Amino acid sequence: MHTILRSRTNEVVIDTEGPVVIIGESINPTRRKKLVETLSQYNFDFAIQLGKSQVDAGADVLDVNVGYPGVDDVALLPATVRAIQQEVDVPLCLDSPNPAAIEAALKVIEGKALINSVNGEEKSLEAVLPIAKEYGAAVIGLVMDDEGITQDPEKRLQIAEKILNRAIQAGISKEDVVIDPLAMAVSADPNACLVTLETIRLVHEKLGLNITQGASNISFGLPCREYLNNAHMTLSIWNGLTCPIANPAKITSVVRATDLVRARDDYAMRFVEHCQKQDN
Ligand code: THG
Repeated sequence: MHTILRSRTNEVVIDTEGPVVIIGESINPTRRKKLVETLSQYNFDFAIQLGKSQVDAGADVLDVNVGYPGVDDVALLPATVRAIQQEVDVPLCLDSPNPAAIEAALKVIEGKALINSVNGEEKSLEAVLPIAKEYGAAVIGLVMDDEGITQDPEKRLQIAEKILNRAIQAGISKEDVVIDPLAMAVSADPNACLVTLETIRLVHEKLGLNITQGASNISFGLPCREYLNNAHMTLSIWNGLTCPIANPAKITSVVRATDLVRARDDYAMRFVEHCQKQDN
């Protein structure tokens, strides 16, 4: 399964049989006061800097989230996208719960973006899928619905199937649906990671779709988060994760190592190149 994303001149293929694609998470105001301050003045220098440093650290795609209290995201998301795509030539992942903000950003985007996200709620399916079709974007489907979030992996798979079927009905091709199995904090629920891992395995096996996840969610509230994130990342990739949303400065090493171990990095080219960059 190939999900193709594009920037102005660059193409990224998320391939279920290929190496892992990293979606950089850092253009996100959560706990980044400086990003809120600069974005609210429509100053994009810091956002661009975060974009460039993530690409240097191994990001193939950049998640762009401008959500903070009181934001006019219908104006700010397209303005941010416009500024970033002028300076950083990688595809973008438009991260907003507001379909109007997503649509405004799609109007200015060059290439083919990834919408983050739709979910199984009727309201979300009806609002987001027509937009994805109209602008030719790919879309992330979160496996939750009008009944909330289930802890049963089989039920999460059913929601993924429903999102896929509704997308196909809306005229979107199967390749352009990427599933998010919902990664949640293991500090709050000892089964959280297992449920996610099993959902990944089922979606991979039964639907064959590309799969993303917010890779640092699982370690909220715990020390030594990197160890946990790395363990979960390796197991997730083994089960079928293909395009995590993560901090590339921290995750690229384990991603490159896992690709090599799985024979998805011929002659260890990408692993060695990454290590040389790290100077070790
Ligand atoms: N699924 C989908 N989209 C998502 C998420 C998801 N978008 C938002 C979020 N979850 C993923 N993005 C972030 C962005 C920033 C942070 C966490 C997730 C963050 N990180 C800590 C920080 O910067 O202090 C620590 C990160 C680290 O460096 O390890 O704030 O689940 N579809």
